[in-house]
Amino acid sequence: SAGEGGSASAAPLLQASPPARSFQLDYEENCFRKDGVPFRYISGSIHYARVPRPAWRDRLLKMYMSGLSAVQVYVPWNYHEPLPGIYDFAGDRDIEAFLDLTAELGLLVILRPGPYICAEWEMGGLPAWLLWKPDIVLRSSDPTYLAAVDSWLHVLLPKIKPRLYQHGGNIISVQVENEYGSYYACDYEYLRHLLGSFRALLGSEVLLFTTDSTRLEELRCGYPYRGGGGRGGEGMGVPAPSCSNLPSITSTGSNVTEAFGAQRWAEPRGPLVNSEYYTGWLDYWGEAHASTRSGLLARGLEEMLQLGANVNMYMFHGGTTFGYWSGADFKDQYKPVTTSYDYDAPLSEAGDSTKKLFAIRTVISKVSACPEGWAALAWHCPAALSPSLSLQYANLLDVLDVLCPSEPIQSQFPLTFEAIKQAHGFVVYRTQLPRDVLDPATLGAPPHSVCDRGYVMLQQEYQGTLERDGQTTLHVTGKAGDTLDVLLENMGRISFGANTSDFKGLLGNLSLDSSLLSNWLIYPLAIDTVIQQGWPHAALPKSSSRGREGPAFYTGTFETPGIAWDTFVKFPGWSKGQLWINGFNLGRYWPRRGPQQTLFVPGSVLHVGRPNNITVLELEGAPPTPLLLFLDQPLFNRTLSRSTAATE
Ligand code: 6DJ
Repeated sequence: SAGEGGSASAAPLLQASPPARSFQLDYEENCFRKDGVPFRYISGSIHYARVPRPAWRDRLLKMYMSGLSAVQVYVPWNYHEPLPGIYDFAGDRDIEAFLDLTAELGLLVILRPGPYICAEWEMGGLPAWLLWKPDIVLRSSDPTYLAAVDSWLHVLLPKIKPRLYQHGGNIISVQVENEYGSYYACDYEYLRHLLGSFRALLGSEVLLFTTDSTRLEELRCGYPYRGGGGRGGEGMGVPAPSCSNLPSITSTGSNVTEAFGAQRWAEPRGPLVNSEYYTGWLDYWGEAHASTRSGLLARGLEEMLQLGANVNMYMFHGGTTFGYWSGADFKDQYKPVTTSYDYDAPLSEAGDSTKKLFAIRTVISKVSACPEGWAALAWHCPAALSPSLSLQYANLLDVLDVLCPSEPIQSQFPLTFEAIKQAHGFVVYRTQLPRDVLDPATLGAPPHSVCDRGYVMLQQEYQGTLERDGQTTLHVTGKAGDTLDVLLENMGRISFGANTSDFKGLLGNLSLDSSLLSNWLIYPLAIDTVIQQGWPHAALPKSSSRGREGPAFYTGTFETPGIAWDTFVKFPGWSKGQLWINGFNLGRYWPRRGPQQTLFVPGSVLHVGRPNNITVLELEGAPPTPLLLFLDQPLFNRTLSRSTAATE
């Protein structure tokens, strides 16, 4: 289906003999031209960073079998450059292998290399180390930011250039920035700089585009080329674009055709493009599970296709935000996004086809021949494992020397994660009570200083949790010299809006009644490193605390009989934490808050014929019998309202 010609009429060719491989805009006939022939794409979004590499082929094949001619792919910068100048393109991060697969399967690619991507991805794809310079102005022409962007683009784009359509590859277009129009800075200098870097590194023929919502003020900043009612004006003080820049819009199922009015405002001629037609939506912890009806979605798609428009469905396969990569939004308050990025998309989190997929395929088949053969789409691989896990238990504070092998950092006042160069995960802040506290005193944090959750222990006993935009005080009693520990958790940096400089850790001073606490020892925890190295190698130490409350590790092994199927883990009676199997970080679980109740476990992380190591970091309290259940279905939907969740 990759050669689907679209509904544009057979018009005279743009030029007498177009280059053998060309992908261009036709402003006369309002369409794309591929090798000179009118062309329309029907595409779906997939994020390789949200799908384990062994599943890439399966998901892409299913997308191809659904009738798509293209896939739209984000590149998360922070996933590939963990530290300045240190790059990772191995294993699940092998973007070139992913792109090779798309080409092998006959799919075109619409690439979205950012550098900012949003995507509910930690910090919208920007590396947290940018915040080592605290006053950096992200997504602007701040020289520090631009230098980091340019170094990255000089590494990434040379991998992309040979894969461009014009150079024999399958990448038909490349997006510059993302929804820049909704960013407060509205810095044309920055967009102009990016455009220059993309052109210098990819060549002058590549088709570049921007994506914005349909709000005109956003299009004005996101695609600043319009002036005086037509293409290429100087109205915004921005030079006329080269002939291969294009704005595109985003929309839901209602009023899809009206939404194109906004694109026409920004660019009166050229192909109509909906770059993000939402098949569903994301979930926030503590809010209702989002779902979108197939009928409405299919009708909207049909309307757009009848107009001859190009459509990308966001998401076609959402997948899972493993590890610590899930981002957050900020609307009146901090709103972290769930681990599952199922998105209620046509291909489920586990890669199964849904009713929605078939509704979409039916619509696509009206305008283009879908590939024959249903076997690939019908392939469904459920599993129900019920290992009996006898889990060992160790209080987190009892294994601090393992998790933080170096000496703690001493500081009079707390330091942020960024100041101690810890990007993700957890840091322990330790001090001592300066005086006897015989009557309960208030341990408190100023607003917005606990980023994002602080688990408080006094003499190793869990006292409660402080939370960003939530509970910021606790009552404690103790003696002078008693050890106070606060385990700080980063729940994901904000991925959208003006607050993308989202520092983590203890950002302000904790106080006891009105006196500031000082003289801290700060322990950056390398939990993932030690778990990947096989910790615990032997029995865990005997726990010093009395109950099973507060941060603790639970570890054990289980066998996978036969085949390692995909499965979903349920956490009956557990509160909140992080799960690893065989060293792979499956993400955050939080059944107390919901709506997500299970975590997706791809079969590819499991071992067959030898024990699987399971490690749970439970932060608030495990059930009396710490059991995990393996199910063949996810449970997304147990919704607790914000107020219920707050009192829990
Ligand atoms: O381009 C963005 C996507 O990466 C657009 N979008 C999606 C993804 O993040 S929320 C979901 C969003 N934009 C923020 C505006 C919300 C009204």
